[in-house]
Amino acid sequence: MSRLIVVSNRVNPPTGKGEESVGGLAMALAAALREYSGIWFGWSGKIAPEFTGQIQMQRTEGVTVATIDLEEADYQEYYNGFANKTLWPLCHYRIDLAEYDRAFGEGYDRVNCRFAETLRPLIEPDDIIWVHDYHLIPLGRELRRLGVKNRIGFFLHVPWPAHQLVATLPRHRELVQSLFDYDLVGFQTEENLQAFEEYVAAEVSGDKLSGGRLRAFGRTLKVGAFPIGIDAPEFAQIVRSPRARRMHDIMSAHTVFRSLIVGVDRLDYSKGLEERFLGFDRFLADNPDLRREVLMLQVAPVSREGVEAYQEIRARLDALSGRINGEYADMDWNPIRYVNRNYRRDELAGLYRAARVGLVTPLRDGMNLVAKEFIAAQNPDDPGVLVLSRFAGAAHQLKEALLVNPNSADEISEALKRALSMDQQERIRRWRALFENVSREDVTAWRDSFVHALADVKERRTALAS
Ligand code: ADQ
Repeated sequence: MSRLIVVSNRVNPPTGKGEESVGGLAMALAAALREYSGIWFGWSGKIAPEFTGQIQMQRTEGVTVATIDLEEADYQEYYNGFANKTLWPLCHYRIDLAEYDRAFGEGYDRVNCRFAETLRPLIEPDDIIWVHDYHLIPLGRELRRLGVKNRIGFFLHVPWPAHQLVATLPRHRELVQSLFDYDLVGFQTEENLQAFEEYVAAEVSGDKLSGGRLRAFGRTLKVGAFPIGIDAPEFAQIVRSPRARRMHDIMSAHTVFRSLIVGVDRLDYSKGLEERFLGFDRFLADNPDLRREVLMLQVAPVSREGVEAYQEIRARLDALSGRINGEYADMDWNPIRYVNRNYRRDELAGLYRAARVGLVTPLRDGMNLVAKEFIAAQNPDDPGVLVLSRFAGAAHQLKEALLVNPNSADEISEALKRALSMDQQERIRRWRALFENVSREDVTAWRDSFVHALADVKERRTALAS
C-alpha cells in the first residue's frame, strides 16, 4: 500500500482518547492516518522570528507528524488574511465581510510555496498526497512546479459557493485553475460539487466528461462528493467513559424539571448563533407556558480573535444573551446559559446525551460534525431530537432531523416546540435512521472513498504545470 501524506494548515494530533478538545478536522485527519503509514504535514501553530523551513518530526498516537513554524507576516497575511478574512467569509456567503487586500493574496501564495518547498524532500515516488481545505488550494500547483508527479488530491471542508459569489474574488480564475493541478478534488456535498461544475462551465467554458471528470485549462480533473463523518466507533466508546457519564449526570441533575436544549459551536458568524438566540427568544415569547420548562445551553469557545468580525459577533452575542436573560429570568432560573470555553470530547459527549434537543443551526456549513456527534451520543431508548439547519452539509444526509431555515426565528421556535413535545416512539424512529447514517457514513468510509478514488486515477501526470 502507498504511503499517505496528509497536508493541512494546522497539525494538531490528538494525544489520547477523548481527553483533548481538538476540532472535527483534526480528529478526522488523525483517524485517516492511523491505518495508513504516512505523515501529517503542516503548520505547528507557532510563530518564529523568521521562516526557516526547518521541520520538526514527532510520533504521537501512531501518527507521524511533521510541522513547520511560520513567521508573523505569514500569520497575518496568509492565515488571518487571505484564509480567514477573504476565503472563509466568501465560502460562507458573507461577501459583505470578505476583505480583498493584495498583501493577503501575496502572503497566501508565499506560504503555499513554503509548504511545497519544505514538503518536497519528504515525498517518495509512490506516496499519495492528500491536501486539505481552503488554506492550501494552490499547494498542488506549487508541488507540480517542483516536479512532483505523485497523485495529489484536495478536499474542501467548507462549502464551494455559488458561481456568482466566487466571481467576486479577484484572481478567482487563477485560484480555480490551480485546482486543476490536482488529480482529484472532493467536496462535502453534491450541491457543492454542482456549484463547482457550474463555475467551470460558465466562467472558463470547461466541459463535463464521463466518470465524474471535468476538462478545463487544458487539463482533466476528477471531482466528487465525499461527505465527511465522525469516528463513530471511537465516539461510541467515549460516550460510555466515566467523564461522559459524569457530565451527563451533572447536566441531568441541573435540569431535573426541565428539558435541556444544547448548542455547541466555535464562536463564528457562520454558525448562526445570533439567529439561534433570536429563535429561542421567539420561542420564549410565543410559549409562555413552556418557558420555565427549558434551559438552553450554548457552548461557544472563542476563535480567530485576531479578526475583527469575530470580536464584533462576540460582543453582539454577549449583549443578546444578556438581554434575553434580563427579560425572562427568574430568581431560580435563567433561560440561556452561554459559555465561551472549550470542553473535552468526552465531556461534550455526556452533555449531548443529557440534552432533549440538539440545536444546530449554522447559516452555512460545509458539513457540521456536531450534528453527527449529537446523534452518536444519544440513548437509543430515549433519544433527543436534532434540529438542524437546511444549510449545513449534514442536512443532505440527516434527513430525519427537524430541518429549519436558520434565518427564520419562527421556524426555529416552531421546531423547538415540536421537538420538545415529540413522543418517544417518533423520537426513536427518527433517531434510528439518523444513527444508521452516522455510523455507516463515518470518517473511515469518508477516508477510504476519497483515498480509493485518488488511487484509482489512471493517468499519472507527465507534464508539469505551466
Ligand atoms: P468546524 O467549522 O470547526 O469544521 P464542525 O464540523 O462542527 O465545525 O466541527 C467542530 C468540532 O469541534 C466538533 O468535533 C466539536 O465537537 C468540536 N467542538 C466544538 N465546540 C467545542 C467546544 N466548546 N469544546 C470542544 N470541542 C468543541 C470545519 C467545517 C465544517 C466541517 C468540518 C470537517 O467548517 O463544516 O464539518 O470542518 O470537515
